Amino acid sequence: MTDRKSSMNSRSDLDQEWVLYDYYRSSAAFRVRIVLNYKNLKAMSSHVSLIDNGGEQFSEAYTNINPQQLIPSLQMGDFQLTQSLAIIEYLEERYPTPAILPGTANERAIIRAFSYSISCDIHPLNNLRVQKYLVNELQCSNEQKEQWVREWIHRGFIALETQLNSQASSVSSDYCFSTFSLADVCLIPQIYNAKRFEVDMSAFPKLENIYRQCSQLDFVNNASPEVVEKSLSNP
Ligand SMILES: N[C@@H](CCC(=O)N[C@@H](CS)C(=O)NCC(=O)O)C(=O)O
Repeated sequence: MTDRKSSMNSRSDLDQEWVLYDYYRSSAAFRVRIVLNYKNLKAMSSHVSLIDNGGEQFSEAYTNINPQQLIPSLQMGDFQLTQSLAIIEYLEERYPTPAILPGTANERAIIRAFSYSISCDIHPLNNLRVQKYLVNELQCSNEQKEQWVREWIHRGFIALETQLNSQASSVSSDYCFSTFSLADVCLIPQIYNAKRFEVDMSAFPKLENIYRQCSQLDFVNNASPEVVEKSLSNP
């Protein structure tokens, strides 16, 4: 694991140093990085490579932090938290503005449902350990593995695009809902991942437009895999 000071801005009311166990390409960690930036919170990054040394997530040191051996985790003094959405909701409760779950109870529930479609039903099927199992245990070819990844993203995106079309008249086209929210936080890394796997995005103009708009926001761009990767080589 490699530690680096994050470039995230500081917020004066933090009572102790926070450590984000991070991997630049992790979509789940990308979500947390966006929210830390959005809320102007500072965390030191401890980079856990999912590739080097056979996967540093399997080390004893990291397993003690996160028994699921998944990235991210957030450590705040004696308090350790796993699961990106639990981390994000914790940050939302402690630092409610700017809100990542804005609006009425009904609006927040819809934002959560959209977010869970990504984080519970698309992302886990394509996780690295699933991909490795397909190739190493089930003897799938690389092409079959990539077909698997693309299939589950494609099916998930059909539902998301349909949902956005059904609410089109009432909502800004720059975000999933009327303002930036957890839905965008989950969508952006998932589209980033889709592009890595060359998913054909032509059927998803609304998703693509949100991705394009949100990627230009500093707090999103500064959390991107490219920026994090660069900061690893220039700590
Ligand atoms: N539901 C978890 C998912 C975490 C997760 O799957 N992390 C991936 C990276 S995006 C990981 O650590 N994969 C390691 C592996 O598959 O071995 C969360 O939201 O935090």
